[in-house]
Amino acid sequence: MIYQRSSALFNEAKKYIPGGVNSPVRAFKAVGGDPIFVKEAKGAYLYDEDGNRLIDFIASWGPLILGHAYEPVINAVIEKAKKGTSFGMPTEIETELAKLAVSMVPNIDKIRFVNSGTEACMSAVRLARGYTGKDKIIKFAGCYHGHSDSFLIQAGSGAVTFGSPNSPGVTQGTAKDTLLADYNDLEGVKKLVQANKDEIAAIIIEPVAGNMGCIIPTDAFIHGLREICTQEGILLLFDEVMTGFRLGKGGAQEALGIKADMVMFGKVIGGGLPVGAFAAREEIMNHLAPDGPVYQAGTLSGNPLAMSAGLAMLTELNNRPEVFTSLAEKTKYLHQGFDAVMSQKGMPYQINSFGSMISLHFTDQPVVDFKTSSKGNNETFKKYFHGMLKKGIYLPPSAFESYFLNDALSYKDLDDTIDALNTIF
Ligand code: KE4
Repeated sequence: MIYQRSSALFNEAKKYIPGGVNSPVRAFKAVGGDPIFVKEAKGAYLYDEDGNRLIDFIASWGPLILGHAYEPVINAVIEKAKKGTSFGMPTEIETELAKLAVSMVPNIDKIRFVNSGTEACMSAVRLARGYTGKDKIIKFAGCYHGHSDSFLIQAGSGAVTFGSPNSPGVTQGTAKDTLLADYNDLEGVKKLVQANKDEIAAIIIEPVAGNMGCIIPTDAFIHGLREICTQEGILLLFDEVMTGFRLGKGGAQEALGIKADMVMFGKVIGGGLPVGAFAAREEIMNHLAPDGPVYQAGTLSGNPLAMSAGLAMLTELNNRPEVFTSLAEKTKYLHQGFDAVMSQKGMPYQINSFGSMISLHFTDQPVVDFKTSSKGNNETFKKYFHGMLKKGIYLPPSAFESYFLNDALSYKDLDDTIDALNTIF
C-alpha cells in the first residue's frame, strides 16, 4: 500500500484547516501516521487518492448502512437538487420523513429535524431541562453525545463525581450541572440521584454504546435506569445517533425492550447527508418553539436536499427490514471469524458485538465500561489497525470506536478481513 498522495494532501490541508481535518478522529492521532484521503466510494469499498481499494468498516461512522453511493439515495438527491436545495420555508418532504420516522420508532409522536447528532442531543437536553424545570443531567463516562459544552465533561474529583470540563472553553458553571456515572453501574446512578434529589432533569445514555468500542448494557442496568427515571421524574434520553435505524426499525428501544422518554437520531436518518433529529411523546415536544417556550432553531434544519437522502434511506429500510437481519448475521460471522483467529494467538482479547456494531479490544478483562475499555493495549491496537490497513481493510482509527457494517459487504469481504487479521499477530 502506498499513501504518498494522501500524505501530500494532508500536508496541504494542514495549512488551511486545523489539524488538516474537519473532525479530529479522522487525523489518525490515536494510531499514528497520516490519514488516508478518499477519492470516491461505492458499495462496501473506498478508493483512496493513491488508487488503493479499501474494504470499509466505518461507513462514514454509521450513516451508509446500505453501502456507499446507494442508487436510490443518490437518485433522490440528484432529482431534489434540480428543484433547489433549501428554502428556509416548510416543505412537504419534511412531513413525509417525519411521518415515516414516527411510524418506525416506538414511543414518539413528534420529531424535530436538525443538522447533526450534536445538535440533536444538545437540543434534547435543553428541552428536558425546560420541560422538567430542573438543571442537572447524568451522563456516562465514555459515552459521546457530540461536542456541546454539557457533554465535554470528564470524571471530576470528589465522591459525588461532579463533572469537570474535559476541554478548555467549557466553563465550571456548565460542568457543575453534568454528573458523571459509569456505564453498567446502576448503584452509582442511584447514589448520584439521591445526592441530587429533585435536581436532575435527565439521564442521557447511548443505549448500546459505540464510543468506547461497542459496549452492551446489562438488562439489570438498562431496566434499572428506566425504573429510577420513572420513580424520580427524570427523563430517560436515548442517544440513538448510532443505534437508530441501525439496530432495527425501532432502534435500541425495540432491541432492548425499553421505552425512552426522548430519542435522538443522526447518521442513518440522513442517508449520508447532514441530518440529526430528536423525538418524544407529544406532551414533551409541544414545549418546543414556536408552540412552546423552549427555543431551538436552524437555518438548514429539514432542508429538502438532506430530507430527500433521509427519506430514500428510511424508505428502503422500512420496506426491506431483512437488511437488519442480514447485517446482524454478517456481524456474527465476522465476530466468530475474529474469535477463531484470535483464540490461536495466545494473546488477550475481547470481542463485543450487538446487531451490526462490533469492536475488538486487546485486554484480558471483559469490556463493560470506559475503565475496562481503557485497559486495552493501544500499541497492539496500532499494530492491528495499520496491519489491517496494509491488507486493504479500513477500520476506525481509534480503539474507542465501534465498527459499522454496511449491507454491501459480501461474505468474501468478511473472509478477506478475517484472513487479514490472521496475518498480523
Ligand atoms: P455528530 O454531531 O458528529 O453528527 O453526532 C455526534 C454524536 C452523538 N451521539 C453519538 C452516539 C455519536 O456517536 C455521535 C458522533 N459519533 C462520532 C463517532 N464516534 C462521529 C465521528 C466524528 O466525530 O468525526
